[in-house]
Amino acid sequence: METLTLKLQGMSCAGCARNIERTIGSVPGVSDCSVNFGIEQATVSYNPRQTNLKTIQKAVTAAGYGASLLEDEFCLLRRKTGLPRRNFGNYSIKFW
Ligand SMILES: [Cu+2]
Repeated sequence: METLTLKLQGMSCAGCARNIERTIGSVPGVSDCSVNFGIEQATVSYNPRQTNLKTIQKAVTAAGYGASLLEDEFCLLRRKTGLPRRNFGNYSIKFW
């Protein structure tokens, strides 16, 4: 079982969060999903032999929202600011 954290886009209320939670939760191979509306993140536990990030992202997109791997945003921001990774440890929660 693997866990990934997604940064979500397009949520406007707590109902959206529940919607995404249900959407991701219904993807075959996903065993658990919890969406945090406040920080716009989804934590997904899944079986990598049954599904993958692309499939999960597609499901979110089909539901009318956006999802990107949080790790990607870290890399992007790091490239933009040139800061080494360790300096981001405490920022992540405030930014996202
Ligand atoms: Cu909503």
